[in-house]
Amino acid sequence: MFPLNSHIFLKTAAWLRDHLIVLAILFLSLFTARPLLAISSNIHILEEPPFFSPNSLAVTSGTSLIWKNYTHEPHSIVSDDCGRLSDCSFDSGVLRPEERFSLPSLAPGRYPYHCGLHPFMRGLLTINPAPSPLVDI
Ligand SMILES: [Cu+2]
Repeated sequence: MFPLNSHIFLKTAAWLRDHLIVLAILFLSLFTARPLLAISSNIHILEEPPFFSPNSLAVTSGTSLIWKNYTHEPHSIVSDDCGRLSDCSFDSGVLRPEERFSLPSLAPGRYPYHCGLHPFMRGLLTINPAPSPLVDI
């Protein structure tokens, strides 16, 4: 029994040693304002209202957003500022059924958007600034 326990202990110690850096990064990411691992939020495109679910989504800057088309029709994700500004915030182009559109990150602000093919499908993104880093006093 003792040799078996000792074997397990040595294996565990070796595993911890080999994964120390990964464990340290995960531990530190709990306490840093800017996450070291990417965070994403999903928005489902649906046949029925609210069409974009969640319809109004607030996230922290740096969060990537992923839309997936769960309907049997094509749709698109178009920022309302498209057409008014020379540079629009985002335009997915046509998203066929089962396709995804991901937006890596947006600057803080409010982004009303709609489907370019069905303008009655509307959604709102609110991108909040990331909290400032913790400072030691
Ligand atoms: Cu649509």
